[in-house]
This record gives sequence, C-alpha cells and structure tokens, in this order.
Amino acid sequence: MLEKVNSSSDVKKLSIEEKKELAEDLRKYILEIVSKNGGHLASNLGVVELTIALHSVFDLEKDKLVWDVGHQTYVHKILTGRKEQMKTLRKLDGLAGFPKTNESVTDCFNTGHSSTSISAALGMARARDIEGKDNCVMAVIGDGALTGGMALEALNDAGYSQTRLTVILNDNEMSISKNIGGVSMLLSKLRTKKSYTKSSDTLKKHILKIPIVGKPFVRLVQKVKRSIKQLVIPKMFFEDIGFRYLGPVDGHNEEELERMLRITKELEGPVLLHVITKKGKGYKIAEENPDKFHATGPFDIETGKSKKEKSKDYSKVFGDKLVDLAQRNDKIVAVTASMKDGTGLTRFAKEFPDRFFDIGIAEQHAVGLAAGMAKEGVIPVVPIYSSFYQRAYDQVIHDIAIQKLPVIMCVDRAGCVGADGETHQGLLDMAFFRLVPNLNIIAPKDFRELEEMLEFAVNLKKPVVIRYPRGGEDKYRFESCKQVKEGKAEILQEGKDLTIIAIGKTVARAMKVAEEIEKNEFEDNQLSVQVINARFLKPLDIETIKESITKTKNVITIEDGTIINGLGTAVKELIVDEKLENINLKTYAYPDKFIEHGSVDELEKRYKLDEETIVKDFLNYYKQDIAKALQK
Ligand SMILES: Cc1ncc(C[n+]2csc(CCOP(=O)(O)OP(=O)(O)O)c2C)c(N)n1
Repeated sequence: MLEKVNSSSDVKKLSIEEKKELAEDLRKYILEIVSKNGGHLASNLGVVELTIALHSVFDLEKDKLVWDVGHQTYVHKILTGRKEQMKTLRKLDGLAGFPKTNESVTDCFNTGHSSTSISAALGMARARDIEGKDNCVMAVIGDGALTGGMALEALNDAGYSQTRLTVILNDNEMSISKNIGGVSMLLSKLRTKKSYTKSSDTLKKHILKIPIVGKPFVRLVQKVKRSIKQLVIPKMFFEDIGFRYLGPVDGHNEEELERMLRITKELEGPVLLHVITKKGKGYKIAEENPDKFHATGPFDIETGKSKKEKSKDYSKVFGDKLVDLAQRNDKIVAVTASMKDGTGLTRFAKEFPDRFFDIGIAEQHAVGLAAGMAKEGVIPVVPIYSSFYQRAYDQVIHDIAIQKLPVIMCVDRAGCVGADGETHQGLLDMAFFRLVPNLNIIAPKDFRELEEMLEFAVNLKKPVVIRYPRGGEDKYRFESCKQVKEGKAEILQEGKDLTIIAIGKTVARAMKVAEEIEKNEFEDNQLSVQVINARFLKPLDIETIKESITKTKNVITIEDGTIINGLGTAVKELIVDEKLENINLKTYAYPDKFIEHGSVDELEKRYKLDEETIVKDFLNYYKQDIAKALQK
C-alpha cells in the first residue's frame, strides 16, 4: 500500500481497510529506516494511525498541525512527499529527525524541545482570527510533554480565551520512561472512563433539527451533561479550565479516530481530544521496552540488539561517581527533568530512591527546586542536557546565582551532539553561562577529570556548572590528572613557540594538534607547543594563561561551542585587558549559526574544527609569523 501513497491526497482516497494495510507498511518502513539510521522509534510506531487519520480529515497545507517535540513526525514526513528521502534521515544534508519548515509546507512549525506546541498553535489560531481566515489549528502533544510548564501555561491561556483550537493529547503513559506526576495521575483517571461523546453528539444532531427549541435545549443538555461528568470524572480539569474534553479514544482504531477528529472540526472554542496509544505499537520488542526504543542507534530488527557495542560514556561515569559520592555524603540528592536514563541516573535512582527526584519535563522547576533544597542545606546535583538548560536560564540566574546557592548543574550533551541537529546542539551553554556572575564553569578533559570535578563541585559550597559531551572520551590517553583547584588551569606540556588552550573534550584534540605541529620544521627549527587545559571557563586562570601567551606570542584556542563568548572570547579579552602586545591569536569554535544535523565527525570537519584542518590551517596562517619570530 505504501507504494501507492505519497501525499495526504493519496491517503484520503483509501478505504479504512486500505488504511489499515498502509499502517502496517508504514511500521515496517519506519522500522527498516530507524534500524539503519537510528532515531526515535517507539513514539513513531505509536502514532501511525493517528497520523493517517489527521491526513485523512484535514488539509495540512491549509490547516496547521504543530507536533510537540516533533520526534514522532516520521509518518507525517512519509505521507508528505518525503518517503524516499527518509532513507537519509538524520544524515548530513539529509532529512531532519524533527519537523522543519524548510522541508515542507506541512511542517508548519519547527520543534525539538518539549511542551511548546500548544503555545505555537494558539498563536497560529489567534493570527488566523485576526486575519479573518478559517483554517483549523491543531497541536499534538504527548502526556510527557504535558508535564512541562509551558504547555500548562498555554492551556491556561487557550481555555480562557475560547479560541478555536484542537489539542490532541497523545497519551501512552510514557515520557521517555514511565510518565509521573499529578498530570499523569489525572490522565490515568480519565483513561479508565468510557468515551461519552458518541451518544451525546448523535443526540445533539437530532435535537438541533427541532426548530426554536433546538439550540437552547442543547445548551441545557450540555449543562446537565457537564455536571454529570463532574460526578463521574472527578476533577474535570480540562473542562474546568475552558476546554471541551473529548475521549478517551483508542489511538489505533482508524475509524474511531477519524470520527472524533471530524467532530473536533465542527466545534467552536478550544477542544482537547484524548487519544490513547501504545508506544512501540506493532514491534513487540519496542512495545516491551518503550524507553530503550524511545531513541535508539542502529539495531538488529530480529533481536532488537544494538549494532554498536555500548561503551562507557560521560553520563555513565557521572552517574557512577555520583553514587560513590552519595554513599559517603547523605546530603547529596539528584534531580532529573524526565531524563533518568539519558543522564546516567538509573543506578542513583535505585540506590537512593528517597534522594532521587524525577520531576517531569520541567527544567525550570528542576532548577528552582534544587535552589530551594540547597538553601536548606542539601546538595542538589542537576544533570540536564545542554540545550534543555536553555529553558532554566532565569532559574540559574535568579534562584541560584544571585543567592550563591551550592547547586551542581551538570550540563550533559554539551557541545556538538550530531544527528538530532539544531534544536539539540549544546553549543550555547558556555556563552550564556559565562555571562552569569557567581558561577564556576568547568569542563573535564576525560572521564577521570569528570570524577575529580564532580567531587570538587560537591565540596565547593558554591554554584558550579560542569559541562561534558555526549558519548565517550577521546582515544587520546592523558597520563595524569592534577588535583582540581578553584580557578586553576592545568599545564599539560611546556613549550615556547605556541600556546594551545582548550577546554573539555577539545583538550585531547589540542594535544594531538600540538604533536602534529611539533613534527613540522620551520627553517630547521622544531616548534615547541605549550598546551593548557583551561579547566575553568570561569573564573579563568588569567595568571597561567597570561604567562604562557607572553612567552609564546602565538596562541590558538579550541572549544566545542559557539565562537561567541566562550573560551576564545575570554582569551581575547585577557589579551586586551592585560595589554599583551604582538600576539597572534586564532580561535577555533563553531560559527555564529544554528548547526545542522549530521555525525559529530562530519560536522567538526565541515566547520574546520577537526585535528587535521586545525593543523593545516595553523601552518598556513602562522608560517610567515613564526618564521620571522624564529629568525630573531
Ligand atoms: C525541554 C525538553 N526536555 C527534554 C526533552 C527530551 N525528550 C524528548 S521526548 C521526551 C518524552 C516525551 O514524552 P511524550 O510527550 O509523552 O511523547 P512520547 O515520546 O511518549 O510520544 C523527552 C523527555 C525535550 N525534547 N525537550
């Protein structure tokens, strides 16, 4: 069936039976693609029927459909002319793993971070009303994403405003792991209730046909029905805040879904359609392990086993060290915003259930909560991915930094993350955290240093940001790791012609670049390179760096972040502030743009940050200056 379908209009022509066949084909195709390219599997398998139904009922070139997070849009992409391109999913210059307005008009809004869809959809609905248009606007949001503050803020506004808008709640009882919290408790109560729209809507149709009495009578029935509902379903949250609640509906029943979506089309005001789906639907291994198959690397379809042996990564090293520290210090607690496994907290959660807090997809709350705990003497450790820390920027400033509260902010997935692309790159954290007074900002060069830094941080009694990358450490092996001291850099090798300063994962690259440069001869002279592991972006070790630059005159900085306001900028400022003269400085960092998806290696090459390019670039750039310097 998939061969016959390329667009929404092809879907609209199919019978229900054919759509069921199409659903099976779509699942097979998605499985095939994700098992090769990696990606978000379970969430996509869960929304196959829902996506087909949306394409059957709406005109998605005119009607607006905003996908929350956007990780579940593979079916939508296939049904909107991108079937063949799906083979390039998440690859450099291929299709993105999230909705992109530049890929299709049917991707009406870019997403990637959770809980934004209702705000964007409400904005589009208000714009429609202002412009006097009549298109439908929908947001599809998961029960996990509904735990995010922004989604609740939007519901609050939408319900009160009575703007025509449909929120489709895709409830699979899962965030990445099992969904938790009060919203999840509310949904589980609603889930157990039978759909009550069917009879009342049929009734409404008949009554409306009665002249004069029709409308007022319907209003009366609705009022009565509403009060009955209040009795049947305790705390009718959605209706109380101004939404018309429809459902729950079986999200794998094509007919039922289409019927309900058609009803939403006819209703005025904000509507919430509660759809029950199964994460991983149709692929037994994912149904049984929806968390593991939420996002996956390439795997074997038969066994579900990963094609790449999972090696130790920074998150695991962080998690193990935290357990070790927590065993010795019972004040240490851990807070996660729905990313227990991803941030390496699985062991901590098991060993210290009373000191572990999964607070939903709510980074702002996570940081605010940690600040409160720190104020009362507890030591909170809060690992959040770099790009999601963006959410909690004000809480870092207002709740932690101003009060100098000792919260350990662990910035996981810092730097280039690769295939998830623009919305997930962790390239801005150094820049935005560097602006904030009272923060210590550190980054380890390898696993061992991460352990040292974590121990340093929990004992410092000040706010600390520790950033570390996705995945494992570099192949380069450091011989030692000096003790971490506040504001102190680590000199890794002495040299007199060039200083290379790096931080975090790029320190290993600095060592390799130094090695390569030292192999080159300049007019029979061998260059000698000093390598500094900055360790602290803030406070920067001005003394050590100044001394080295004054000696070598030539400096390069390498970092895994944006060119603006990172290590390179800090060194530039130092040169000016300290009035150092005749210095050649070259800064290697990502340019001031949002970095697309692709593998980390490919992106580093594209942005000229790989070892080979830096060496070549350096040799070209400095050849004359160095030759001159050597002649003196
Ligand atoms: C602000 C933010 N925090 C965390 C994430 C990581 N994340 C991606 S999907 C997801 C779970 C979403 O659950 P739900 O909305 O129920 O969708 P499902 O995958 O279950 O369909 C999380 C936590 C994110 N994308 N954005």
